[in-house]
Amino acid sequence: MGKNIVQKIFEEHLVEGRLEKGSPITLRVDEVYTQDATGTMAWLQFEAIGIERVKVPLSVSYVDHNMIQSNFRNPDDHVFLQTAAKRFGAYFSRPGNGICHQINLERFARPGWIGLGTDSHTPTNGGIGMIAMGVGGLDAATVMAGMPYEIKMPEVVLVRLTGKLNRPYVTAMDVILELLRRLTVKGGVGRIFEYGGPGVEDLTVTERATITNMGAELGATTSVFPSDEVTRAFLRAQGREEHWREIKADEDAEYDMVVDIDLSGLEPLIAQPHSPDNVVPIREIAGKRINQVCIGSCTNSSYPVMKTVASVLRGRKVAEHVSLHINPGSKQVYEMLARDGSLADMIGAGARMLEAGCGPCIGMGGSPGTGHISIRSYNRNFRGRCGNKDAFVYLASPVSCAVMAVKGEIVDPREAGIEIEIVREPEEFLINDNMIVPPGEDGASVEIVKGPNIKEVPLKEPLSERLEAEVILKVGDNITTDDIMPAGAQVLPLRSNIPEISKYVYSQIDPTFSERALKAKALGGGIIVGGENYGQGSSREHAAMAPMYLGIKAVIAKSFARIHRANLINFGILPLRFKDPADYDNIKQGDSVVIEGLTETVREGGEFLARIKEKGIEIWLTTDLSERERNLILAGGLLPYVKKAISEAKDA
Ligand code: MIC
Ligand code: SF4
Repeated sequence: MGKNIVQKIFEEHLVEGRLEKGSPITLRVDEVYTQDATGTMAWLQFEAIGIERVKVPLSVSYVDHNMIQSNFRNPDDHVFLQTAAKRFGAYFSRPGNGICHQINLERFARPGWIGLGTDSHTPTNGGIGMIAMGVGGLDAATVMAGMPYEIKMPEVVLVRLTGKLNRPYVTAMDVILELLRRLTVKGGVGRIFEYGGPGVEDLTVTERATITNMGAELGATTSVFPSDEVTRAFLRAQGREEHWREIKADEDAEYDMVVDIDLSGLEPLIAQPHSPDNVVPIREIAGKRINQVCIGSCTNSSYPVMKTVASVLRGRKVAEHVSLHINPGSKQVYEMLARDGSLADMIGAGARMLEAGCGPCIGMGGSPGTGHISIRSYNRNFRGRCGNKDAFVYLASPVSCAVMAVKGEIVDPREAGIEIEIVREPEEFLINDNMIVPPGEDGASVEIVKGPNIKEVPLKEPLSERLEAEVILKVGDNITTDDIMPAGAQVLPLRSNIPEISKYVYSQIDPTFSERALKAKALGGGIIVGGENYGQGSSREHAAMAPMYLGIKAVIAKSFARIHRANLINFGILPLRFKDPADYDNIKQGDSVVIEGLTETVREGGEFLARIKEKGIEIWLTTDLSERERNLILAGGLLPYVKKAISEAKDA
């Protein structure tokens, strides 16, 4: 039987297990990268594990999120990250060098590799034929400490592409918006999307990366393209053709599901507030007046994309009621735009140029005003993520965004009467890695510098025998990690300080959450009840670590998003599922839930009988913990588990 790309790459990296759908497998990892907002914790955890040097072949520490230096916190964290990288043997990408995923694609990613990143958009690297997955910081730390990475073997979906994009009006962004329209933000959970078919060769590597990047919004484990001559040309242009190898699926490869997309049949699409899957053709909502446009982010900020945008802006002006913000993805992109004159076209039209980083995508500046409509080439439009709960964020391609910035309203780019350049990948990129600091030869002598914002990593005690806890909050379907642990300019700088950041847990939904949770903690702990796809979105482990700090013992939901479920387990919080989803209605905020024989049930992998004290009713809860996950929950989380394992190994 033929093999698909996922099976081929996994087979080369398999440490333990069988590549059968749903069964746990452990994989050898070639690269681990971190970004600053999740990286401070990841590197503190690495330090706490007590290993001298990273044990994966390549490790890179990026700084791209926490760039607004409005006080000591962010710059102190940058210094910590830089010194930790030298000490432990990682490359360090300095602030200003750009967004982790874009740089990694340009300078480090390799076809056939397996990579992990402490950010949910790590699958961007799938555009080059690498299997790259988003993980929590603690998972990254343990893998850097030499442990293999465990996941359940996902289903593999073939996305069969035919035809050609109708450039310049229809772009790679429209391909992934079309998939989101069809499959929704839950459609990818437990699945890897592998792209194939004759349409693949129509797409450049950076176009492919746009698609794999935003596969994260489907909830997918990751997405991957074949590595072909197009990939080779990209690597050659990046001065690293030697990293190329061909990777393609066998003719008779099998898949769990097939989705067909005819690229020629696509039209410009837009995701409406407040979810990336709320997608319609732009023409259906044309004519709405807009207030802001943001172009860039890890989804859409490669050189060809930005140069196309410049061609729209050249000689024109941004509509007078619109504020246009542009954040190019990397220094390489920025410098090339500056040298070829595109930057002048952008500035000339009235764009507000931002540094190469995440910026408005995560509410680090550039928030829209009250009631304002913001059109963004980014990947997430969850309510409030832009820094204003009372704004309306839409997602569209960079070309559509640029046209709208000029026209001042929602408009189908085909109808705008603007000539747009079609830009392909250049034959040579400008290579200047002077913002990437290599790891030192000998780290032992390097002092790790920690500013006053950096606090210790909190630890949880082992699982208790009995649970009696209050339901602190009951929420609905598709709760995002932005709901649980907001980002933005006020909260992000607290990522290294769990006691402080925990005050913001669920603050956008219920400002009394943290106070009530702490009260319940003193009485035995709290529980959160959720619906389907609980914890979708980012990889931020703070959405588990901070609730743990507040005494949350379990989350009971109809289903979980992959990375958040793993983060809950890593911090010793039980992810429990309703055996009968109808029982969601039998439990309400304020109820007390009692579960006896907790440790035994976890150890044996059984089902849990939960009694709702006030009502005297009982409901069944289940979990599908692997053996490793059961051990983590029993130990109180991954860090206590690893520390114990290391000290036992030392004693033996
Ligand atoms: C995001 O896009 O939500 C983030 C900010 O990049 C997160 C990581 C974080 O919260 O630090 C992600 O996507 O994982
Ligand atoms: Fe940064 Fe936005 Fe990409 Fe997250 S999605 S890594 S915040 S650019």
